[in-house]
Amino acid sequence: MLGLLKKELLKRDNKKKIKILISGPFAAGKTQFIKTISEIEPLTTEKKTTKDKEKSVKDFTTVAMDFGKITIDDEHELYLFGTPGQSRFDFMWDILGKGALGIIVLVDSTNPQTFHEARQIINFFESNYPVPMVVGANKQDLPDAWPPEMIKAALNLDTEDIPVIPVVATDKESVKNALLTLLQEIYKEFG
Ligand SMILES: Nc1nc2c(ncn2[C@@H]2O[C@H](COP(=O)(O)OP(=O)(O)OP(=O)(O)O)[C@@H](O)[C@H]2O)c(=O)[nH]1
Ligand SMILES: [Mg+2]
Repeated sequence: MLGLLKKELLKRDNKKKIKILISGPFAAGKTQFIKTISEIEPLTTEKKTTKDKEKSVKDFTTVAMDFGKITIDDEHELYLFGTPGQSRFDFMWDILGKGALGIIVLVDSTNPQTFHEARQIINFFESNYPVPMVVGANKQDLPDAWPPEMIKAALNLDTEDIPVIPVVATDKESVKNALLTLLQEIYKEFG
């Protein structure tokens, strides 16, 4: 029995752990994205929203991080770390960014008021953690969602090598597709 356990632990330890960061502005869908795909009960650090502006959008907000995990094959596990969206918690971006192999920046496609902040988050990671990045134009299931190509232009990403892809963070296949797109970018870079 113990032998079996040891073998299993060894097998797990041999797995390559790929750290991925999920970032983006307030209410972009980062926590949802990790909840949808994680094969373990995700760790979240959500607290009640305190400011009127945020309360009007939703009741809870991430204050430190989200964490989830997904096995992609016998050898690889993705460790997903979600950042807080509010800039007053931005010291966490730096802490969570260390060791990340790739970053997904989620944008609420129905809320152009947050695009400027999304661009600032992209700039932060480009300067401090220059690893492959994919922008997820989230909430594409909603009727007033901007299409990815318009978001690409609005974020001034036309000349940058960052894919902007449609995402529905409540949909497992869509989340999987976003992660696969990022993995392709990572393999291109580190191949
Ligand atoms: N319709 C729709 N709603 C979504 C989608 N993704 C997230 N939401 C909703 O959008 C709201 C915000 O999602 P969260 O996952 O809390 O956003 P967050 O980015 O973690 O927010 P903070 O941690 O506060 O910055 C929630 O009510 C979600 O259920 C989506 O793809 N479609
Ligand atoms: Mg959150």
